Amino acid sequence: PQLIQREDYAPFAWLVPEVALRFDLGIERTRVHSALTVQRNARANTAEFIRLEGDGITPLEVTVDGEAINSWSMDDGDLMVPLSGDTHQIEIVTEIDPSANTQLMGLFASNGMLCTQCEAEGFRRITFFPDRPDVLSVYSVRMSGSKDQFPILLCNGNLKASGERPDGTHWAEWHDPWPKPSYLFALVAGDLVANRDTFTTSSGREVELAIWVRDGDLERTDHAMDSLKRAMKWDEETFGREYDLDTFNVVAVSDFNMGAMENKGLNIFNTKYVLADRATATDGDYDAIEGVMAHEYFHNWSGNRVTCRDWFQLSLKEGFTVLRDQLFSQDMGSESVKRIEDVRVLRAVQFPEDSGPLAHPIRPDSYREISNFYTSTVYNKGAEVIRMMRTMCGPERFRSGCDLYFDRHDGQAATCEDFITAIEDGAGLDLRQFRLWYRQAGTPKVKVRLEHDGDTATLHLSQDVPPTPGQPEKLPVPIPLRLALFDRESGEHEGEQLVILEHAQASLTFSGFAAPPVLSINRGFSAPVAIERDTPVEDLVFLAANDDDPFARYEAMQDLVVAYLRDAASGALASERRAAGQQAILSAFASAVTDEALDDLMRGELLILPGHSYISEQLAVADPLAIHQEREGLKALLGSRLQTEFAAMHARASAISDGSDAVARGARKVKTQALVYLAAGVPERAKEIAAAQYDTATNMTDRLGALMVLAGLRSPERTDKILDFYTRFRDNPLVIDKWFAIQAQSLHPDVIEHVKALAKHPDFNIRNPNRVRSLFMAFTGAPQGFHAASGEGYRLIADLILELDPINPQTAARFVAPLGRWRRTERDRATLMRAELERISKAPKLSRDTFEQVTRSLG
Ligand code: BAL
Ligand code: ZN
Repeated sequence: PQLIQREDYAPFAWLVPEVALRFDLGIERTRVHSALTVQRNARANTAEFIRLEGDGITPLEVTVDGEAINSWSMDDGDLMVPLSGDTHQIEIVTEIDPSANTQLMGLFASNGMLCTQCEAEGFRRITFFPDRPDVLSVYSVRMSGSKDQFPILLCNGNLKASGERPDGTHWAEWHDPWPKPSYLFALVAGDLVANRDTFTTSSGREVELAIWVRDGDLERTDHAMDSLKRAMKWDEETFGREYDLDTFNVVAVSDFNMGAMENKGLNIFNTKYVLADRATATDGDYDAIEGVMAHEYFHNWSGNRVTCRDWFQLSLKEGFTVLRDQLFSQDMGSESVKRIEDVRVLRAVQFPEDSGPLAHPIRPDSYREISNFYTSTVYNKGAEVIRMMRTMCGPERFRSGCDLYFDRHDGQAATCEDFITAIEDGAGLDLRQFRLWYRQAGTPKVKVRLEHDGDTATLHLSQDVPPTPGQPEKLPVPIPLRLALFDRESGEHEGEQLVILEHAQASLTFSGFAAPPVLSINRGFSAPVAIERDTPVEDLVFLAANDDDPFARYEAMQDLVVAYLRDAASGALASERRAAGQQAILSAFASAVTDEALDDLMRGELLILPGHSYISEQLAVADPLAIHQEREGLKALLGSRLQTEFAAMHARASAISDGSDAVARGARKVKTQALVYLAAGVPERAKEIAAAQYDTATNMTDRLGALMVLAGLRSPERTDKILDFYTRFRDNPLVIDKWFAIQAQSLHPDVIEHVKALAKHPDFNIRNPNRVRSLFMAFTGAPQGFHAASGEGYRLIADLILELDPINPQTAARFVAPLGRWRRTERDRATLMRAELERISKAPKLSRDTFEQVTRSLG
């Protein structure tokens, strides 16, 4: 497959100001008639042809200016139509079979309903088109089909007319006045019911809102609707962005590759991010729905009104929109807890990506298959990079920069460079060197050393951006570090400072410290870097107990544990240091469990141990099982030594009455935390408490927390509750996804056997991406299974990739990354992982998606 390079960008030779589409809908046969008004693009090179991209479709009729032509030709799936004048009308007829579309790109069928996914390159599976984001058109769409089968017909924009015919069919005409690229096109036809509401915008326009779901799911849409309305209001207040159509429709579909899609005026969502009630969705699910609802809605400006010139600019809309949804969620709940959660995700997913074979800058330079670049780097690191700009200039100036960006580029397909320039101009920032964050991959490492002499503290900082594939040499990047120096006697500091490390090294002096101060650095995670600090253990204990920045407090706890586990897992911990490390961790955890000044939501964060992948990141080459065993060993130590404290915390939290407020949510969080440690340290006692929590649960958070803990234990309670859970929720696919995931990611020693059996379960369906992820992606997070010394875990994932690739390449390719970590894994396992990648690479016919990921991983 061809390598597409950012530097090769050229504007398209034609403009397509108007598109009229007609759909005769059928599950097995949909006829698409497309009429394009095309004009020569004065800003592009002239062409004697127009190339209309196609993927797996055949033109049945082609006319130019009303005349059927046969001078068209095909070039690698694309339709080439010769054109001599400056303006033409091209009409094309195609037919597609949505029921055969297992890739879920383009128009596909899901449970009797028809729906679309066009980003990034799905529109070309519907009709021939210049399927690139810089071709913006006004769309008019007429759709018709059986009224029985598809009582609801939805498309982008506003409904203009509808009617019925005597033959049992009906039709609807939609018009979207806002020019858009083809990736934002959407259509839905099916038997759906709506939760309807309205929103009055800041200028007084009333918008009709509807969330469309299958009959029976309606009661579980209130949280999504509430989140949507809050997001609409927040975007007006915080970014000055008002909605711009008369209707906003959201449709939930159960077969979907992504989380959701921001099609103009017709968002299509994975049911996972719409449906919730307290019996079936966890607190985490509620938060995710709020965040994704907001994210897709926010795209209406950051993505749709201002879109991307080409796919290399993906982070322009995704990084920015992730930042916007993060800030929204921070405002809706606990700012510090949300920040900690976002950093945890970044470290668990993006840091490993940035240090492995798939590392790429937030604005990549090349790709073969763009679906492979919907990554945590483009999304989450992209958001961190923009957050740094905001940190450097403050929220008000950042807002001025964003206002300028939206004003300047409304209606355009823009670039990351356009965004940076608008922030420079609007916020008054100099971002010349900062642009390196867009060009360079790799997580910068910042070494921090604090010296004290007389009354002066000197802070030595140095940075190093590690080499990544294709980028052996790096330049220093500007790194904004929020820091504070604590007086260890008073436990206070004299105010926070923002230091920007621009060079490879810098030293800063601070006077007035008779005794060595305690340094708190990268507060709020002001920069997405890995800090290496030589902070003494007692200073980390001090910060874990006293830091007034909640993130820094969490970070001190993490650092205490990370240093211990890293050294323990690499065999570098002599018994004396092991005992001292354990003692420090025990005392920090004991304070976190009992500190009455902490709320439970924050307490719950402090008590989460650093994840397996984050610990692996600390080691050049990691033994996954050693990390797992040390981590479990530490949990067991904490659980047994703090048994009384954890049991008391569980009892106290259990007495807090159920509800959706922060106190009740916090209580649920620490209850499950307590069970996790007790299960590791005193399993017999934990089984009883967990089984009781399961039986008396009045919400999914408590029930699933208990089940998760039981799933890792050998016990009759495990068998009972797993069966009970299945029986209770067998009719709810989203809950059955949880049932698969809980078993696949469990700590149980027989997890591989369980996964093999679950893959044969009648409810397993390889065509449903949620189900595939719930079984197999969850399994890659069970170190004792995925990394089994026999290599069986690797083989299971490789077998899945080979089976799934012809069905759904986009989802299959996502499973390559866990195997791609071989270079950072101990030798015997690395050999096994690499062998599986080679086996995949030799398959006779690999998709472009999987081919690209496997090649990069082996490279
Ligand atoms: N644009 C793809 C889905 C999302 O990021 O919103
Ligand atoms: Zn997005």
